[in-house]
Amino acid sequence: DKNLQDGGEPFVLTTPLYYVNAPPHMGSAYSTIAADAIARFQRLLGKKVVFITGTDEHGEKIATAAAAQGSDPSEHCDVISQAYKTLWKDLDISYDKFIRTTDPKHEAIVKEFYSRVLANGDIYRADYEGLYCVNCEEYKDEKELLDNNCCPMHLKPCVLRKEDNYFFALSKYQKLLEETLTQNPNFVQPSFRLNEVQSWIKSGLRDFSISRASVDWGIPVPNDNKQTIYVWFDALLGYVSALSEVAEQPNLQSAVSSGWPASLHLIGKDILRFHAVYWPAMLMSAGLSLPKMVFGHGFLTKDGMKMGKSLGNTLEPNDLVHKFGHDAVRYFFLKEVEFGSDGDYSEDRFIKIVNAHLANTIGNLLNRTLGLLKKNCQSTLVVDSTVAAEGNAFQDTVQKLVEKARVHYEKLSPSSACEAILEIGNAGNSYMDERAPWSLFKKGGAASEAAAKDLVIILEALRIIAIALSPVTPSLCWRIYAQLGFSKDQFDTATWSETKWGGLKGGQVMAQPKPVFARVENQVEEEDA
Ligand code: ME8
Repeated sequence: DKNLQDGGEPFVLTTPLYYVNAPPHMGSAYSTIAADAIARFQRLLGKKVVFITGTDEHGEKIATAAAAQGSDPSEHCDVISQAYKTLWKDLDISYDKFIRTTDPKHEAIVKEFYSRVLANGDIYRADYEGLYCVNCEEYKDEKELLDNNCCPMHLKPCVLRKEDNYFFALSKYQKLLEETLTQNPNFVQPSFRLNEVQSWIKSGLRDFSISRASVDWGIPVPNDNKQTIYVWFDALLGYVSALSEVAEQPNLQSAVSSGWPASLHLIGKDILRFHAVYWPAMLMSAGLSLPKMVFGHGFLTKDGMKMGKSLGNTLEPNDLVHKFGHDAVRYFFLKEVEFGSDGDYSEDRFIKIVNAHLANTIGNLLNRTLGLLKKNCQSTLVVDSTVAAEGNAFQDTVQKLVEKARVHYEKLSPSSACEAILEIGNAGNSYMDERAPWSLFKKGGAASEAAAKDLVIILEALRIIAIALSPVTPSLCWRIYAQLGFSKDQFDTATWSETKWGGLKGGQVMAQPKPVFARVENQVEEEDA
């Protein structure tokens, strides 16, 4: 179990809680894959990790989607939230908690939270009229809209709404929020998004409506069952209720003692305002601690437009996984999209990258090294890897690169971490080509002994790759580990400290060489070059 208690605070990280208006798409999968890599890395460091994901199931958008399918909202939510769970399994996502906002324990937490905010004098009743985007579930300022009052994100006209609602006194928190961000500039990541958040706050925060009279698919407002709680005021609290262990008497206190505040909310940049402005103010009002960091990643795009359920221009993660396997999907999006920036998908590039990096640089290096070891050393390591590498600069190269990978993972830059790990593979291939152990073996004597040591050196580098890349491609890395003669238990309990040179010992017997990553093929006809 990698969840070794280190005695310190747990590392609590969250994905967004996804709307169940439609099944998951590659954008939802992307946030979750990234969160999974971070969770797995933290576990490798020996941290106790609580990795939270789940579904956001209330509100007008969901009720409308259910009605369009002719189904009852709660049945609809069951089906779609199950589709998320299934996809997470297919993508090898190691979440610890899956929270559904229709869970009764969540409802209890939301009501308690609402009552605290009310008791703090931050909720009042007023009339409101404004332009509403149902897909964003948000009232919009006219100046942020396109022609015909269209939402710039969803390209659909907003509707004029007038309601008598309960309001949250966000404006009261303007100063406190400004101070918080000045004191903790790392709260918003990547750092280039901090300015955006600061300028929203500076431009003036307006109180926002936290109830809906027109929506009945939601949690009733305490003491007023004619209104339901606004879906965002409800959903953000899923991060807290996910932590509450007690099913019968869930309460904020139990959630707090199970690990609140979160160390990291991982979200897309589209919902940064909710997480970096509304949410901290809500928490301040209720007297709860703020999360330590909100990271807003970029969008996966198709033809330059955000890929999304509302626009219907999505990529099917199920298709990708079935066609190419989860290691390839995870690797491509983590390696090729710089975390924080937007990234475009193309099948050609996908195939080129995973074949070049996973099948060739890593897989093929392992396969040909094991082939030579089998032929010349009965698949057995002749000496310890520390002895084999004595006085050899290659060892230092590997140690420097793996340390670089660690720093990048820490900085939430999985793409640069992958890059550093891939460089170990490139260095291994160059070493192999320069040393040409196959010809040394032919010479026999001391040359042959040196060649046997070279194989140990290369396999040790591959062992280090298998640990370092395991947050990104866990199954592939386990197959590498197995080829190196380790058990599943040894793989599962490995920690980052084992990326130190010296894990492979003389006498260890390697498995029969077998490709660990099958090349993926283009499904469409080859076009002329
Ligand atoms: O916003 N590229 O849910 P949602 C990258 N329920 N990531 C994308 C993406 C894309 N094209 N499209 C979506 C909600 N995402 C709320 C959240 S949290 C308490 C409530 C990812 O299903 C990205 O993380 O619309 C985005 O923030 C999230 O999915 C929105 O998912």
